[in-house]
Amino acid sequence: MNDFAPETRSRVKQALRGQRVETASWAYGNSGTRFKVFPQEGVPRDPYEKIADAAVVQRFTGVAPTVALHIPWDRMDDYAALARAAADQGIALGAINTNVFQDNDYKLGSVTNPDPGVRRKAIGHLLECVDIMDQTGSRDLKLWFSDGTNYPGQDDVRTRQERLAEALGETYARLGDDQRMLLEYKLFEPAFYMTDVPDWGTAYLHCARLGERAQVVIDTGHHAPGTNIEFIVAMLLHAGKLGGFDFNSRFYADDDLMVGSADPFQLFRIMHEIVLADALRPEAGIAFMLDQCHNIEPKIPAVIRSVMNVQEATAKALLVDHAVLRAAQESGDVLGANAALMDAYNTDVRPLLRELREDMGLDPDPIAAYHRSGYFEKVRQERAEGQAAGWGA
Ligand code: PSV
Ligand code: MN
Repeated sequence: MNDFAPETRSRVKQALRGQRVETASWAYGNSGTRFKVFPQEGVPRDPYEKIADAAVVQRFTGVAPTVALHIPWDRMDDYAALARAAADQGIALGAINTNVFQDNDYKLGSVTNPDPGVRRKAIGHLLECVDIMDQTGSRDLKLWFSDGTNYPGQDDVRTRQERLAEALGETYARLGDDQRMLLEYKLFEPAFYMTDVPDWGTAYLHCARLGERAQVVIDTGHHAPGTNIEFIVAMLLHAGKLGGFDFNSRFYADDDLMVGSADPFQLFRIMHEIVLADALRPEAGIAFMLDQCHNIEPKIPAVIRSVMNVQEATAKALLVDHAVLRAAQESGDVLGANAALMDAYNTDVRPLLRELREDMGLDPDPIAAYHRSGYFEKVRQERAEGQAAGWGA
C-alpha cells in the first residue's frame, strides 16, 4: 500500500478529502424491527440532540458535514434555529425526508389513495416539507411513498400512476430554483403485491417528465436479491438522472444495516461507477446519504464505521487504473480488465486513510478517538431522563 506512486497518492487523497457523506437524524434514535425496539442509553431526545450526535460524527470523520431530517420525526417550531444550532457545531441540515406513510389515513396509499381528501392531505405534507427546506437551507426534498396494493385488482395501476404524477407535479412546481426533488423507489414493503414506485425505471419516467431538478435516489436496500445495482447507477449517470443514494446494507430485504458490512464488494462496484463518471465531487450533485438503523449496535460508532466503509470503498475505486482498464477492455482482454478492478479492490487502503486523516488534523482512528472522547459517558448522564427519540417518534 505504501508503494503508490506519489501522484496516485496525492490524487486519491485529494478526492477523498473532498468527499461528503450525509448522516441521517433517525440513525441516532432508537430503532428496531416490528418485533422489538431495544432501547439504548444516551439516545437523543429531540432534534437538537440528534444534531449534536451528527456533529460528533463530523468531528471525528471530517467528511460528514450534513445531517438529513425526517418530518414529522424531527418536527419542531423553529427550523431556522435548528439550522443555526447545527452551524454552531460545524454542520448543516441536509435533505428533508417526507413521511406520508404513518398516518391512519394512508392505509390505502398517500398521493395515490383513491380518496381525493387523503391525496390532498399527503400533497399538503410534501409542500410543507418544501416550506421547511426554505427555513433550513436544505437543497433536497426526498420522497419515498409506501403506496401500493396488497392484492391484484385492489386498485387500478394506471390511475394510481396518474395520481402520483399529479402530486409530483404540484410539489415540483413549488420548489425553489436551487432546490431538488429526489424520488426514491422500493420494490416491496409495506405493500406486497405492487408498489407504485417499485423500480428505477418508474422513478426515472416520473423525474424525466418533471424536469432537471427531479432526480432518482437509489436506496441500496430496495431491490430484489441479486439485482445489479451498479448497472442502475451507470444507467442513471448516463441519463443525468442520479440524484443520490440512501446507503445501507442488506442480507435479505430492506435490512438497513451498516453500508459496506454485508457486501463491501458491491459498494466498491457502485463507487467505481461514480469515480468513472467523475461524479464523486460534490459539484456533480450526487448526494451520498446514509439511511440506516442501528438496532443492536451503539449508534454513533456505527455511523462513524459506516462513513469509514464508504471512504474505504471509494479509496479502492479511486485506485482503479483507468488506462489499464480501458486498454484491456478495448483489446478484449477479459482477464486483464477484471484484474484491473480486482487489484484495486484487494488493496488495503486503511493506511492511506489514516494518513489522510492525519493530514486533515483528525485522529487516524475515528472510532477509538470517539471512545476516548468521553462523549458517550456525558450524554448517557445528560439524557438519562425524558423520552428517547425513536424511529417513528
Ligand atoms: C423506506 O424504506 C426508506 O428507505 C425511506 O427512505 C424512508 O424515508 C426511510 O426508509 C425511513 O428510514
Ligand atoms: Mn431510504
